[in-house]
Amino acid sequence: MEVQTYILEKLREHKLHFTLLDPDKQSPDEAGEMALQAAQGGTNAIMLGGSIGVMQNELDQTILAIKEKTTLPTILFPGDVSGMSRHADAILFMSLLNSRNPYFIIGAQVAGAPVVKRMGIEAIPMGYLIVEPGGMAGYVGDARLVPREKPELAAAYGLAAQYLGMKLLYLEGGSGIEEPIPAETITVVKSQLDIPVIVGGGIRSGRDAKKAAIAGADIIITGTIVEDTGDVRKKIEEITSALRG
Ligand code: 1GP
Repeated sequence: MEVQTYILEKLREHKLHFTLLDPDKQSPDEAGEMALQAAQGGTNAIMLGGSIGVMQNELDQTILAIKEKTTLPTILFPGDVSGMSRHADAILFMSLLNSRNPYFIIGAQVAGAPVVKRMGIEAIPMGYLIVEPGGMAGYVGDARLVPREKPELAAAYGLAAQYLGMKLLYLEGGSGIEEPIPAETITVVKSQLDIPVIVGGGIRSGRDAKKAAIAGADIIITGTIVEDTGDVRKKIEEITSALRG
């Protein structure tokens, strides 16, 4: 089954959680073990990406190690054209909608598209929108950050993404930020869109995840918590049970 179909079908049942792993942060074997525990905790997919420092070989080995341990879809979340691997099931083929630099809106995509074709991986068109404070993604992607108190601006970007044919909208607050994206921003964006809304950045607990889901997020992404916790399975379970409870 295509990953996009898997996502849409699962979303009919409940809100989803994806675990983001940065291939640069641990060995492939450790990543495989983290993915296994995340799967046991109820996560629905493993995303792979990082804003800087992704090396092709590490990425390949990491995905292969994850595939040995779980049957979850592996989805590339590339910071640049280097973040691609033929071993992944799909790529979030994304445009950083509010970058000041055309490279992140269409340049990297032009460079990467023929590679995606040759690799034969499924491309899922996605609008990527970075909200204040934006973290590393905001800095590296040269984003003109959407102010936290301007939800209508985020919604306008989201609608533009939908009308351009993108299948998902990712609201990014920035990895490791103190306060996740405000609930009101998520609610206003969701009220305007028909495509699923993904939310990530600073979500650390079941309570944070539930708040975002009640506000309207369809898919919750967490990255930092699996790097910080000693018990990946338990931490992910805390999030997924809050989403489904
Ligand atoms: C980063 O939104 C993701 O792209 C995840 O953020 O690391 O804060 O969970 P965290």
